[in-house]
Amino acid sequence: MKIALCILTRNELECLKIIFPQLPKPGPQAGFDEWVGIDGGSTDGTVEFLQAQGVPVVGQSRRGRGDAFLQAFSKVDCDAYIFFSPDGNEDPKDLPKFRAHLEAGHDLVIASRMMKGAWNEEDSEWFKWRKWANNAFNWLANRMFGKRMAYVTDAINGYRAITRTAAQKLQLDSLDYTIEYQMTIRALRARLAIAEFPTHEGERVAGETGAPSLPTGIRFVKKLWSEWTSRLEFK
Ligand SMILES: Nc1nc2c(ncn2[C@@H]2O[C@H](COP(=O)(O)OP(=O)(O)O)[C@@H](O)[C@H]2O)c(=O)[nH]1
Ligand SMILES: [Mg+2]
Repeated sequence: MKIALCILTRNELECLKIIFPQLPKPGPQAGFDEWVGIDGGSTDGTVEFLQAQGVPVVGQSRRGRGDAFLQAFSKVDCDAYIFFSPDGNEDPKDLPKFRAHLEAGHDLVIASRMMKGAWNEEDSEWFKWRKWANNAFNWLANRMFGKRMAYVTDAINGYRAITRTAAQKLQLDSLDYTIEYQMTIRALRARLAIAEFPTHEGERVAGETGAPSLPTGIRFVKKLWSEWTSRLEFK
């Protein structure tokens, strides 16, 4: 199975300088066979940095993190994609873990920040409001779309892998930060095989998130509603 690591960036140079050296080079030990950058119009030298490291970069014609996923599905030739955000939240040591789940026949593999053995950015705090909000969205997705399916503990995390066949089947079209939630919801609806493994979420190493909590939360509510009312059928 040919697996492509898709590195998602928009103005991520400062983080990349720290995180990129921690990535294994493509090969049998790495858990992926090739890498590609998907860039949403960086102006800080991110693209030049990746290219100088020998990583080919695909640009985007539209804005948004969701569009980066759609670009990968249409432009990157492989059997499965691992999506990686080089900002410090995702642990490069997990990269080799995806392949075994994919080759065992899972369509979607999620690194979970919520399951037993995992660590969430807020776990050191007493008031974990972002984690609680995430868990409410997890519960809703499972209740509304995942009846008789095994419970997905982290429906939203971006650190995940999906097969090409599954990605095509799900007809994803979210252009923004709701792409992963849409992917999980539709995978539940389509009764795809979903695997999760526990991960340790780190702190962003530089810069700022592009997904402020409140507006992003409102987008998630709207997405939940549009998925619930859509008549999409998966056979
Ligand atoms: N290709 C691409 N990547 C993006 C875009 N927006 C954000 N990203 C990347 O997605 C990753 C996660 O973004 P971030 O703002 O940290 O969101 P958070 O981790 O959910 O708080 C980072 O590596 C960003 O550079 C986009 O429009 N296109
Ligand atoms: Mg992040």
